[in-house]
Amino acid sequence: MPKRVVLNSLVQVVAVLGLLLTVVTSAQAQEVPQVPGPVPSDLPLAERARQELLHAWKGYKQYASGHDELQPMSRTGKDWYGKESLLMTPVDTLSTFIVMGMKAEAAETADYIAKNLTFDKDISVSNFEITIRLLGALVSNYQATNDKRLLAKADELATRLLPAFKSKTGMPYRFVNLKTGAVDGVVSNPAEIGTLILEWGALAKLTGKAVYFDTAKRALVELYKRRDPTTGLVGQGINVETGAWTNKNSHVGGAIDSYFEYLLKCEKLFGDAECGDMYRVSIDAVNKYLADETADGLWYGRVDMTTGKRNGTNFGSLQAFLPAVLAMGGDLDRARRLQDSAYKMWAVNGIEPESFNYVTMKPVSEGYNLRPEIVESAYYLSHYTRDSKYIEMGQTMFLDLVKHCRTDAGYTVLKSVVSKEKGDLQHSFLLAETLKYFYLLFNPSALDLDAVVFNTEAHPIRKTW
Ligand code: DMJ
Repeated sequence: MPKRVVLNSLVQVVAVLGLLLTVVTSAQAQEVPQVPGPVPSDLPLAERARQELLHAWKGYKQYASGHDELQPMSRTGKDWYGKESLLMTPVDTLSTFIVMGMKAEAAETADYIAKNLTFDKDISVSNFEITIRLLGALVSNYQATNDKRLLAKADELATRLLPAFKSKTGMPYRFVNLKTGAVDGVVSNPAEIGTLILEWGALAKLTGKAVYFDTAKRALVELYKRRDPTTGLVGQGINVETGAWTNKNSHVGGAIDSYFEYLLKCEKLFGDAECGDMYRVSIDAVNKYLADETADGLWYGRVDMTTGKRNGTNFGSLQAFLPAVLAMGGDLDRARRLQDSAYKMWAVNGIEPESFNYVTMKPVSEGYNLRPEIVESAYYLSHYTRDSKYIEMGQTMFLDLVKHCRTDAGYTVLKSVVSKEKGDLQHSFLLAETLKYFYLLFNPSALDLDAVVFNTEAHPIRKTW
């Protein structure tokens, strides 16, 4: 072969390889966000977050020990289900002790849970809440401590919750009695049906009981199958026996929110391509119909799931989870812009309301429930962009939280972000999530975000199988 032909062929091969490389690299860039430069950190603030966790924990121990949650103003304990306690606060807090390196508190709490948490109780519990707070925590804490007693508790709890899934469609009823298995709550929603796969799936892998994964996955797929055929959106109410939608409002707030989060995280934790595909189809619909650009930035409002027609312009503290998920899914542009908007919502009153009208830029539901989502999103964005502005955001939000919600006996919700009048409840997710995400935002080297998948209650799950 003449030299010039060989040379030409070589040039062509190199060009094709170059093209292939570009295609592969840009496909990867879509999936895995770039992480340039060192992670910023602020250790004094991280230490303050740890001190505040300790303050909240001490309040719980002193005034509400043995109960689910603390009411710091009346200095009493509160149980979710009558007089029975499921030790919500200790169980929810243990993974934070572990992440914050508080070894003595972690060891003591793990032992306390192993000895005192029991499920043989005649109470009808929320399958979703008990899954994300207790099952997720037990699985995560078993992985972190290797304490087999915690895995046994998770296994027992899942066995007792399993009857919840016995509807014709496979989508779970909202409530199940831990002793009798009786079910209740035929009208459920995407968040409660679709936010189970991480905990149940991980438990299946750790116990070898595939039924746990298969049951939660079936529920997720059955829900996804019922998205609107035209818009691809889901509503906020669905009958688990008939599969018919009972409420066709579509948004990214409470009752739907973490369904999207789990579709993406299911792919990340289990390598489940079907989950990833379901996420991408769903988020495309969300971006197409719910996203709303105003003079004040990018927001996600409410539409009718069948027509895609806008019927509400509310955003709120729960919706603020979305920048984290968008960032994890590779859409840093929308993630950044939405986080800027969420932060504007926070800044209007110096703390965020439960619901906010992004057209009038005023709160519609004035309470603040100590929620973590906006902090969680700042943490993910800080991780993926290395932009120090998210730590600055975090610093302001942390100081606002301390200023408005700290009491002598722990932390409390606000009845109004306008008047700053205090309510009387320290939600367990303040300890499980809000303070943990602040800590990780300020001290990211405490945990490698790429090596874990957080469940929606901020319990880190590792792919140890
Ligand atoms: C937590 O229980 C979870 O983060 C859930 O996904 C939403 N509600 C609270 C926090 O706001």
